[in-house]
Amino acid sequence: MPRNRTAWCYSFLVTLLIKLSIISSFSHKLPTPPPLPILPLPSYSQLKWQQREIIMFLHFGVNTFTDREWGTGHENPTVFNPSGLNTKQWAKVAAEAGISLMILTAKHHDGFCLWPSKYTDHSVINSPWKSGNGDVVQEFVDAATLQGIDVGIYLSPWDRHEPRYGHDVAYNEYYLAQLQELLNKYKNVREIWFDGAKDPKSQNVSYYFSDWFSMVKELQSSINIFSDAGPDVRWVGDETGSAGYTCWSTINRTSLSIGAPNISQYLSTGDPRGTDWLPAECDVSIRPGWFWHKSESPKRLSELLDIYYNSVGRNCVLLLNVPPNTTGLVSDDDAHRLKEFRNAINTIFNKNLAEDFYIKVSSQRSAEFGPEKLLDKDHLWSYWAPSADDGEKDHWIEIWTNDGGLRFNVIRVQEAIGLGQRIQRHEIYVDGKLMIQGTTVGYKRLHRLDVDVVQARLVRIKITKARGLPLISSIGLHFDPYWHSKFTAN
Ligand code: FUL
Repeated sequence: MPRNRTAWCYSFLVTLLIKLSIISSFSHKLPTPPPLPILPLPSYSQLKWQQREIIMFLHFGVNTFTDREWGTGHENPTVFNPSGLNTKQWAKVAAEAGISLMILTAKHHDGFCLWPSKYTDHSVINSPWKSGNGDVVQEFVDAATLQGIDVGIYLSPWDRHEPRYGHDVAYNEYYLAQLQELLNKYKNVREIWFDGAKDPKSQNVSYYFSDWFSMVKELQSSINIFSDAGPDVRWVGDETGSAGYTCWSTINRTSLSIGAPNISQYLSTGDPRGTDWLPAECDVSIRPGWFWHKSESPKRLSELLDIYYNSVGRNCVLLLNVPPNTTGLVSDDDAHRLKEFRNAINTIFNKNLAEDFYIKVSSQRSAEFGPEKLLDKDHLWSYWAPSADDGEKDHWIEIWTNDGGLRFNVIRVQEAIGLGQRIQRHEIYVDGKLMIQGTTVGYKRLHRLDVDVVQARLVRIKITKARGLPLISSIGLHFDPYWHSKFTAN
């Protein structure tokens, strides 16, 4: 073979190989990265907290035995004498209700401590329970841990017993000593509650919140600190278990202070321009009071469901109080109601009717952000993202069928909050008719329709205003058999 022909063959082969490698690098396309986040963002602990949805509160102490809501601080510790305290029963009730975090009042406003604090005599040490050798907080932590449930602690800043209350330095030293005692002794505390309540007639004292918060984070860094003003979880501004119809997890912390009047409205709605991620917790009791009283009984299932829709269904976590009784047990009727509540939630939400239908979207960012992400089980990091330049004014999702078989009365929408809360306004049309004019979505938005059930062929969720592109992690159509709309109820 002539030399120039060999050279020609060689160069032909090299060119072919280069072309093939270019083609194969195109066919092996790398995934499109996620869109940029919109600040502020939640912390890891805040995201974990949000996914809990329902938390249990337990108010227990001298008030349980004196039939009061706010103790005077003059109670004799001997009144604290539960005849059959069993924290394992509390944890079992919580586990059966699908609860993953329980918060106990280690000290309420009366100052009585449920653990043997070395800084006061006003505690279980001077009670007849276990001849003064008991520790309710320890038993609570042990029982919860055994059930795989996390724990939280409420330590009332307002203390009606402690003589140092009213003396700034002395009281703050006392309070900080107890915080250190608790957080050094009981590990893996996931939430700590700083209650802003105080009788305006009681002594003035400045709480050294910055010192308290720094100490808490120093001792247990993954804890969420709750107060009217955070820094991790904010009060929703009422005790009825209901958030604002609009509810942002963002707010300006500089506009908040603990125990301040006139901030309830701001707390309940949050602030789309807020620079802090500070989601709201809705605290409410299963009974009229926070403490157990013989004369009271639990709320009806329909009331608990209303609370669920108005708290979890409005981007919040529900903190439901279930107070142990004088025996030291969660009462049977409360336990029964809680079980009914969990069963009802499962009945409504375990089946997503949208899964059986077609989903169409206005556009998609790339193959990785398609409509199938709306129906998977990951409600945080797997999401639908529209294309940034699809030329559409509004982004939308359609759920449709050819046979007229969509039968539902609840619509669920969830945002991928890991990249920031974005949606400001949305509309939902059922067979072309505007049924919902919604505002914020956040982690979870639930809309119960004003009809018992609709039968439809097309549901269209339209995002009409958002901070940047909307990122939707999940949608659902559900049937709530417990819901009787105001039309049929009359
Ligand atoms: C309030 C307190 O005064 C109530 O007793 C209860 O603890 C509730 C959760 O917070 O501020």
